[in-house]
Amino acid sequence: MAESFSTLRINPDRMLDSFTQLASIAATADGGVNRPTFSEAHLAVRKWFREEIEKSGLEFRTDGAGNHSAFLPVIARSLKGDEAILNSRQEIASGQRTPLAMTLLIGSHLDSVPNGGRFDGALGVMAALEVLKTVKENRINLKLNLEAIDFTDEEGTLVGLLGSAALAGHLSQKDLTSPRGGREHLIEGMMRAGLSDASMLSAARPKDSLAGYLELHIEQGRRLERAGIEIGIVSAIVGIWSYRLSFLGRADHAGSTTMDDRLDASLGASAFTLAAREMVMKDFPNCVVNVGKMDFAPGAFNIVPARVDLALEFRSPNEDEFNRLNAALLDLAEKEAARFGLELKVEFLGKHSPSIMNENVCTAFATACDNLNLTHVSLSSGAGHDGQSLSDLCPVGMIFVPSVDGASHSPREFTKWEDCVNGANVLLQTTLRLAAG
Ligand code: HGY
Ligand code: MN
Ligand code: MN
Repeated sequence: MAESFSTLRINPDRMLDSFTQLASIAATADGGVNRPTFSEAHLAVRKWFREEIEKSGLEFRTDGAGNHSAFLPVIARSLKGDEAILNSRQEIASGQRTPLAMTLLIGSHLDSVPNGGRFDGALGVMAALEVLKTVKENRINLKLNLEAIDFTDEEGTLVGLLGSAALAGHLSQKDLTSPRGGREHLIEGMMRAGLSDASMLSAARPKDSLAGYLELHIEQGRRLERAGIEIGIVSAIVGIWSYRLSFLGRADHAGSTTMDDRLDASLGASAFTLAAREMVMKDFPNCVVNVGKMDFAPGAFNIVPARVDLALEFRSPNEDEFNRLNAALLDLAEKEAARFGLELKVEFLGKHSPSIMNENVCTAFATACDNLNLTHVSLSSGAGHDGQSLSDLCPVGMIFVPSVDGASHSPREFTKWEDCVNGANVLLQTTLRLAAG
């Protein structure tokens, strides 16, 4: 079946039109986007996405986690015997008379980091939607339902991989009680989106309803560009652990307190940040550590800082290494706090395990690249992605397209449109290969 469609391609102008409209929603002056989860801008882009889905004659679906999808049911025909595999409950509950089939998820995320780039996540969702439009207009009869999905809060401005974790049934109340973006922000955001803890926890799909998950994403690094290679086939995705560290000193007058009489919280926070970078570069060469935010309190020119809250995140491709890195970083924080006479408060804010991509899906991607005469290479992902929430549930695979100058999580983020189209065609051809059975 897939052979007969090997010449099929997406409609690049139609995808460019959707991508451009999407990028214009909450665009920033310097060419980026600002759409943190459940912000007014993010809700606006989801409203646009739903209209786009319904305009194209695809079925719109959403769930208790706010995931938004375009759904293309397998064309009704009798499936007999063991071919028929139970659909997800909501398909049966909604009276779907679609024959019993599993669903191949294709997608990414429409939320962005604050002042991020217009390709991160957005390209994957637009390409997924374009794949469904292309399959639908060519009336291709597949063995699987297709679903183009925009996962809630991939970026973690609230929780991180929230929608995919909920869909996979991995989300717990604990994840919602002390999320890295703060409980208050999460509650406010869910209220704006008409969601709740209970609805989030209700979003789990039946384990046997998903046939697989495919994602196209920008590389967000320089390897493909430097090597002059068109497609990256992702072998594994890093794990990510998050903490809030609070260095606690004493507020004092910044003028009349002698330097040796201060309990200055900023000294512990700064010394830790520098020392953590040194230690990871020396002792954990395939890991990274990041302090993305420091909040000073009371926060005035003329007060010695009493408290500094520090947003700490570290990543490793290797589960065992995390425990060593975790212990080393927390010991270091204790040491630097003690050095300046400070107290240290440690709040664990969640973790995502590293995950290996499915071999069969990687092979299907490589075959599609070869048929499209596109060069490809296997590489690991230093960025987290929704696929790591799903990899224990169903076969997961990802492809990357080159990022110009490796820029991402910044308005400088850019990928050439030709590379975007290449990625979308690999996604289409791989979808056909896997869904045609
Ligand atoms: O942070 C990440 O790795 C991803 O962009 N959410
Ligand atoms: Mn992303
Ligand atoms: Mn990102």
